Amino acid sequence: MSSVPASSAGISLSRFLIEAQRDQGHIDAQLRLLIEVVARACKRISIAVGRGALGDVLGTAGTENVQGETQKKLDVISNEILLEANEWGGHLAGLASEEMDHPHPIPNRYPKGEYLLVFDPLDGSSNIDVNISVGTIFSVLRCPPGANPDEADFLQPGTRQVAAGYAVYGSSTVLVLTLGQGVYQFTLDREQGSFVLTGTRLTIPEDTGEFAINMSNLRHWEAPMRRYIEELLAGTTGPRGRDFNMRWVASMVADVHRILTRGGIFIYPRDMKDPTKPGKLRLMYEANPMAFIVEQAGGAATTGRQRILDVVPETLHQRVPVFLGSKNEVERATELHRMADAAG
Ligand code: P6P
Repeated sequence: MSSVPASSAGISLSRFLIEAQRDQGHIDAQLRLLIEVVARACKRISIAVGRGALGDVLGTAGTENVQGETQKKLDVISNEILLEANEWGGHLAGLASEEMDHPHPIPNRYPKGEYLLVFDPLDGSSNIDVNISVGTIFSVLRCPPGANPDEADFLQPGTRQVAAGYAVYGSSTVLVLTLGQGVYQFTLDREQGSFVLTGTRLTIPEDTGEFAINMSNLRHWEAPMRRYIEELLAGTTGPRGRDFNMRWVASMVADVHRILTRGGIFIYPRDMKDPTKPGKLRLMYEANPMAFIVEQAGGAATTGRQRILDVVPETLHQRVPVFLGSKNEVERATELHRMADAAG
C-alpha cells in the first residue's frame, strides 16, 4: 500500500468521488451517489455492530436465509439498512442480497437508475457473537438498458463490474473501494462521521509466505489441493524451500483485507463434503467483488481452473471455489489443478 501523498492526505470519500467524476471522468453522478449511499449505510452498520452486547443486536434472528443458514440479528439489520438506504435515491434499477431469495425491485414510487447493486450485508456473521471482525461486501453492475431487472439481468460475469468494495468492521472501520482504476482505502473518522482516504493504489506482493484456508476440510479436498497445501506445510524441507505461516479468520473480508495489506493467498476450494456444491463462497457478492479488487491490486483470483471474473453466472446464489491473493501463489495452485485435470 502506498502511503497517502500529502496532497491527498485527509481527503474525504465525498471529495475523492467528486474528483473521480469531475476531474477523471471515471464515474458518473449516479455511480458517485451509489457509492456515497453504500458508504453511509456501512457507517450505520458499523454503529450497530459496535454496540455488541450493549444493543439488542447479538444472537440469532430465529430465521433462515435463502442459503438455509441461520440468520443473525445483525444479518437482518444490515440487510434492512442497505435496502432502505438504496431504494429512494434514483441510482439503482434493482438490488440483490445474500439474505434474499430474489432480487429486490425499486418501489414504483421512486425513480429508477442505471445500476444494479449486489451485496453480502454482513459477511462472517458467525463471528459476531465472539467479537471477531465482520464486514459488508458489494458489487456494482450496469442494468441492461430499459430492463425492469429480474434475476437474469444480474447474471453478468465479474468483468462487467463497474465498482466493488468492502467495509471491514474491526479495530477501525475501513472501506476499500475500486472503480476500475486501482484500489483505495478509507478509514472511518468517528468524530467527523466521514470516511477519510488512508491508502492509495493498494498493491498485493506477487509472492507471499502466508496462506489462509480452513484446514479441517483437508480430507475432503481434491488431490491437487492437498498437494499444494502439503508443499506449503513442508516448508524449507519441501519443494518450495521456505516456511509458510497460516491464518484463518473465517471472515472473508478480514482475511482478504490482511492479504490486501501484506500479501497472502486465500483459498476456499471445492470439497467433497457436499459434492452438489462446487465450494462455499458465492460468486456474485463474495468472489466477484473480491476478485475485482484483488486484480486491481495486482493480485490474481481463480476458481482453481479459470479466472473468477470470467465465470458466467447461472444462478444468483451460485457458489464457486476461490483462490485469490498473491499472483505467483494463485498461479502455482491453479497450475497444479490444471495439471491434474490434464492427467485425467
Ligand atoms: P468456514 C463466512 O461464513 C464465510 O462465508 C466467509 O466469510 C469465510 O471466509 C468462510 O465462510 C468461512 O467458512 O467453513 O471456515 O466457517
